[in-house]
Amino acid sequence: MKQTVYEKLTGLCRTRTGYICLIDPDRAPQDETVELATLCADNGADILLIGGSLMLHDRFHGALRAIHESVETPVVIFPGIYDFVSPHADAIFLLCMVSSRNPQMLIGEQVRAAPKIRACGLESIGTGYMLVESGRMTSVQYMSASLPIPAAKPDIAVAHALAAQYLGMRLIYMDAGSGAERPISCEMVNAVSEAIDVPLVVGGGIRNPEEAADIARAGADFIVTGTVLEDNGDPALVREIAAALREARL
Ligand code: 1GP
Repeated sequence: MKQTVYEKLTGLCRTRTGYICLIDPDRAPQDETVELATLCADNGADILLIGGSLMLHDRFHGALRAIHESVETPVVIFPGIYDFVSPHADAIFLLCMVSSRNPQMLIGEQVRAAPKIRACGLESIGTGYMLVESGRMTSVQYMSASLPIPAAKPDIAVAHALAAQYLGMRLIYMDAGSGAERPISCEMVNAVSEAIDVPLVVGGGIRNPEEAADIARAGADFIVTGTVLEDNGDPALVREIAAALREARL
């Protein structure tokens, strides 16, 4: 039987830290987006996350389909809100923004998305998403009308991650937000990783192999980078981050 994306993901993080490249189709014309996705897949990305917190252009569905047809790497939709649900992906991270107190982010978007996910036959990976304060207001903070978790309060992050796990969410995603001024601290990553049993994804503001490796050593099972690749599209950087993550836990 074909392995699910979740099985691939959990199998991978038993051996090493995985590398996720986030690609936002809103940031560039479709051919450039597909080129970037292919570059990431060819140079060491384990998973491609496709999406963003705002769509100003009608590019998402075309780009997703073209990426899915062009790469072997699993393609996952993120975040799992209604407008982004499509059959042209391998799975969806269906986010519940557990750090929010906005009901639309906690259950409203998921109720809208659920029937469409079923109709598309998409694998849904229930994900507890925690936004962490990172120095400046990020798009996700503004768009979700949600307070982030204070950066210097690992205990608050731990309580949120545990609540998500006890509610049955299969992944925890801690995010400083796209383009964050600074990544989530290793102290907070370590505290959350020690407390939970489900895989931990960490992203936001990670710009080089050293930061990625430090966060991996602190206990992240997957590292996400987005902005830094969109800004320079350098295949060497993808290879260097992937290599740093392969060695981080040796
Ligand atoms: C955002 O975690 C991702 O949801 C990636 O963040 O764009 O800052 O790499 P960056």
